[in-house]
Amino acid sequence: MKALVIGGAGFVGDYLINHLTDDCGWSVAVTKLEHEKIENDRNISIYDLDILNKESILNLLLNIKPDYIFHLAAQSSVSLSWKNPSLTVDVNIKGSVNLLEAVRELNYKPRIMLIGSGEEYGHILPSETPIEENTITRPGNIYAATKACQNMLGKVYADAYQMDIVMVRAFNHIGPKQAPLFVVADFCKQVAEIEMSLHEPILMVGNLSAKRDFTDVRDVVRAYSLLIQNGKSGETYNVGSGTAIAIEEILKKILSYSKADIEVKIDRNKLRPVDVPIIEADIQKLQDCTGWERTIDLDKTIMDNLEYWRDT
Ligand code: A2R
Repeated sequence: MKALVIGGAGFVGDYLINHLTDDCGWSVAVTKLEHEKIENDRNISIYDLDILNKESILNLLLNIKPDYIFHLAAQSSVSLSWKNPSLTVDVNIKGSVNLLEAVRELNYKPRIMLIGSGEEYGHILPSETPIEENTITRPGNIYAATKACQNMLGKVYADAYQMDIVMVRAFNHIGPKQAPLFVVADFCKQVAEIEMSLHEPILMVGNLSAKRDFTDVRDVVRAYSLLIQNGKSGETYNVGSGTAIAIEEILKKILSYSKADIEVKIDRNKLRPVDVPIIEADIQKLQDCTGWERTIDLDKTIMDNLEYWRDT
């Protein structure tokens, strides 16, 4: 199998590339933006590609002829989506349309996976938890709205042109190397820095009561490879653990793995204006389709995360 990972220089890309080469044994081509770096110590081919340039997508596809295309490229930050909505709309919607249009011009039908987000569900009602794929989407931010649109476009292209497209909605994924913009990486980085006496022993936190569905990124990418092989075209699959946990519980776990005496303080800047109390995925559809199970529990993810920041 020949896989193409578009947007492979990001957090998920690194893990997906390792999984596809090492565990699946596929031939892997990867794209990145010109300014980005990808370590080339693996047996992969690396190309520069901006998905805003449709012609260059088509040329690349003609050159590589992939069987599977994982579309990871995105403006993936919720906070940046508020600051730069047009860039977010351009990359996440127009970029996806450019890819779909380029694939439509090929004389064969590679299978495409469009990566969306649990954020698409947005303002869910308590009665809608755990969230099934057919729950109405009510995006609460610009990033989420663009991903909901990408999902709809995927369905339209699959139906209208009989293209082979599988969509996923990934819930919170965590793991070593994640940017500290995300809560678990942020807490682990702060704890590691406190242990190294880089700053005073005060951990700044936001809303601790929100419950979220966290999965180790290594399990997430395994779900992606299983779904690209077994998923049904035109269908959307939730990818998550199926169990939500309060951020406060995560914080307790992180603190329990540190010997440092740490005080916890609320940082008003970290309190998000719009917060949904609980977001938990219903993963029955994923499990029925692939038999996927989580293999890395939260404790291991947290320990690996802490170790990463201690070594960085
Ligand atoms: O924004 P950058 O410089 O970090 O680059 C990101 C890249 N990217 C692009 N690639 C090609 N053409 C573009 N016009 C373009 N704009 C941005 O896509 C980054 O290297 C990659 C996405 O990786 P991350 O932002 O680290 O996202 P992550 O966590 O790997 O998530 C993968 C997918 C995304 O579609 C998320 O929205 C979804 O999973 O949750």
